[in-house]
Amino acid sequence: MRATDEGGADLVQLLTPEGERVRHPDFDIDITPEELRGLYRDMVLVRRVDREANALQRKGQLGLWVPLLGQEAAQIGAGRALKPQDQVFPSYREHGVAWCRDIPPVDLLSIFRGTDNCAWDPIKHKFHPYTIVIGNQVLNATGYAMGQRFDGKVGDPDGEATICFFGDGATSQGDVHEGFVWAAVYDAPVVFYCQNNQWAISEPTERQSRLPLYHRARGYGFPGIRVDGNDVLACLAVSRWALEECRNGNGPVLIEAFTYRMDAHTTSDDPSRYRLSEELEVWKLKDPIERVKVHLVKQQWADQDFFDSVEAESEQVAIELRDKCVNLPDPSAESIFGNVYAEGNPVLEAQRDEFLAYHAGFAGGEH
Ligand SMILES: Cc1ncc(C[n+]2csc(CCOP(=O)(O)OP(=O)(O)O)c2C)c(N)n1
Ligand SMILES: [Mg+2]
Repeated sequence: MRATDEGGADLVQLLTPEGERVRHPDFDIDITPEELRGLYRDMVLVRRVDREANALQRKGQLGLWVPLLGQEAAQIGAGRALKPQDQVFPSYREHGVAWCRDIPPVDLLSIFRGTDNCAWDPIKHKFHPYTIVIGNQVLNATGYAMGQRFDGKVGDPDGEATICFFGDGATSQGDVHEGFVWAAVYDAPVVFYCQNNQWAISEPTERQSRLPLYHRARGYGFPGIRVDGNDVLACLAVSRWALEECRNGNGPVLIEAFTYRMDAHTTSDDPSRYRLSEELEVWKLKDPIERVKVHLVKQQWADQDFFDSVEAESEQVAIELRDKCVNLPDPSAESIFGNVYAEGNPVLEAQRDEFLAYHAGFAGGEH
């Protein structure tokens, strides 16, 4: 079996690419028309944010952007499965999960405009800062989840859980293996959520693993499930189940959301140098938003007015985002030294003073 095999019978799917609802013996959910319309709206708005940010980078307003296109279901499904008390550890691409955590999209853009390192309050939103160092957040998440267990926050349906996002490439990092080992032996309430877009920049998954990634969990002694990452219902159902397991003290769990990013790794990358264009065409037919739209129409759960209103709302979100992005204030020279230590540190303070004196030497002072 190749690592890129779609999982066959093991792939959890509740909504086919053609918009047909299928049943699953273990991970089925009931969804109301209103809930499905909500998931559709989330995905459309998040896609619009992503496309707008990509365009802003092309216009020189952002230094870099990390596209999400095609991963909306994987992220909204997981994001909407969370309860307020749950803790999230993202990588650098979880724009959809951030949306579900009520983080204003402009806060994400500020990182890529270079005006802030983390504009949101990670404690208030229970959504940690973006992590660029591949796999590092797995250790942080595992440690946090161990703490949840030590503090007695698990063991009933109102308990807490942690979810940690990373890519297929990250599974080759030592940090991820160490996190898996610690989480397993301490029964940490953490859902490891791997978005397998089948590429780590130019490196295909089959060059990183002989086995499908969800099989790896068995070696650590916890369940691994492969879900159709382009199916928002399946991602919601499997994430809900996994988070409940953790909440009740049965963690950890590995989820492999099998998906495909229909855009570059970042705006600095050119996938046409290593990916075949036919591959993209095949995955366009599995678009996560289209299948929900088809299902809503078939079921007569949404009419044209609904789709028009979501479209109009997405346009408004984009207009506001553009405006807020270009008007983000420049940070003060001193802000780079903030939030490094909880308390004062003489070495850092000396460096800060030296840096500020250097800045003051330019015409116009600090700026
Ligand atoms: C420790 C470390 N090594 C290398 C890099 C450079 N790098 C950035 S993204 C990336 C590929 C990550 O692939 P994957 O985990 O599949 O995530 P994806 O971007 O595909 O979602 C690499 C190697 C890094 N940021 N950190
Ligand atoms: Mg990847």
